[in-house]
Amino acid sequence: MQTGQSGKNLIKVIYMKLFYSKGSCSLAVRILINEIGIHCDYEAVNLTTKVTEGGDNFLSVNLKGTVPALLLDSGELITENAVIQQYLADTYKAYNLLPPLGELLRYRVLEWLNFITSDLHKSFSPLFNSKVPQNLKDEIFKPLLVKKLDIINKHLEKNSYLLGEEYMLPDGYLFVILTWLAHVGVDISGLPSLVAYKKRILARESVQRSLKEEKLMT
Ligand SMILES: N[C@@H](CCC(=O)N[C@@H](CS)C(=O)NCC(=O)O)C(=O)O
Repeated sequence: MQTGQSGKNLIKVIYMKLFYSKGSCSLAVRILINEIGIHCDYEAVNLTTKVTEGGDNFLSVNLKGTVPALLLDSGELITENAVIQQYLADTYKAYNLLPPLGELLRYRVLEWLNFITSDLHKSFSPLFNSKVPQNLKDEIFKPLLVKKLDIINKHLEKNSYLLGEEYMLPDGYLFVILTWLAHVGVDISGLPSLVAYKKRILARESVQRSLKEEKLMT
């Protein structure tokens, strides 16, 4: 038994293992795990070779070859970032991060989660792809990404977090995506509310811990 970050609820922890890759979108699940305050084992995956830290063929674990993938005690594997996050928040009744069924705020949380996973996350694919010519990246894909970031920036002009004044499920995921911007050469200094938001999320205990665990910060 272990307490969550709020210290309010006792959480029964079952065995689970997260397949991850340092600094990738799986970091959002690690942040959530640390935010809830539960134990999880971790196994790194080389996304190029598809070999796990333990020397296994990751494709035999997850045919999609993608992280995050969460292995449960029962032997079931859950894939898809947004689904893993809902599974964990629901299982551990982290209603402060994802309200229960029936509450409208739950669907507001899921609206952002869906936007981040489908619109924002996937906008990075051509930017990370070395075969896409630089002029296409600069003239087409970066402006498309900035347009989506601008929507979030405008929203954050009036809100401290995606859902208002409290940190909730999609904030950790958005933070992870914002850390990729420097790698793909997208400057967000013209989006000051987004810059301030990133700093706010970075200061959270769960985020600091997650970055240290992945040796992304000393
Ligand atoms: N639809 C999946 C996509 C996950 C995804 O693209 N993960 C990346 C890391 S951020 C990955 O594993 N890439 C390796 C690959 O596509 O082969 C999800 O939302 O979980």
